[in-house]
Amino acid sequence: MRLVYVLNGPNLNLLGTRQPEIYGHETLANVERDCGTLAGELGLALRFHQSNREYQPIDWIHEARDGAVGIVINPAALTFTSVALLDALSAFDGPVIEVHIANSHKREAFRHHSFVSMRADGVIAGLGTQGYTLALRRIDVLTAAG
Ligand code: CA2
Repeated sequence: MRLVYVLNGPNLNLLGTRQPEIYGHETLANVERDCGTLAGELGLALRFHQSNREYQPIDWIHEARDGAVGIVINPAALTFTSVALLDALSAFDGPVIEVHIANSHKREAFRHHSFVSMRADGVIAGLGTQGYTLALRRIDVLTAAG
């Protein structure tokens, strides 16, 4: 089975508990459930992770190098700060789709430049938590056999 990592950066564990006007009402558990359901339909195996530790997504990306076909990542605030995250993603060979729940370009100027976008094969922003399942569908298309 094709293995896909879905990675979430700092504070995304708070999804659905605060700032619903920006991030909506869905919790990260809901997102994991929806991704799991779709992955089953598409024949993908998932590793779904979130951490508030800035180094942790880097370690997961290194792990993904050993057998994963693609990565969906919402790097949260690391998007705008982490060259280390960009370097880790650049060492991964498969497709990378960057997801943001809110549209960063409607927000403060510091959210307008993403280091991760310099490596991502696609970027989804402002489509709410639906962005995650759309990203999985894209990974499916990009990694389908034949
Ligand atoms: O829109 C997104 O998905 C973001 O990646 C979320 C990040 C933010 O820094 C990016 O600019 C855009 C913030 C994640 C924190 O999520 C919270 C959710 C609910 C309550 C508080 C924080």
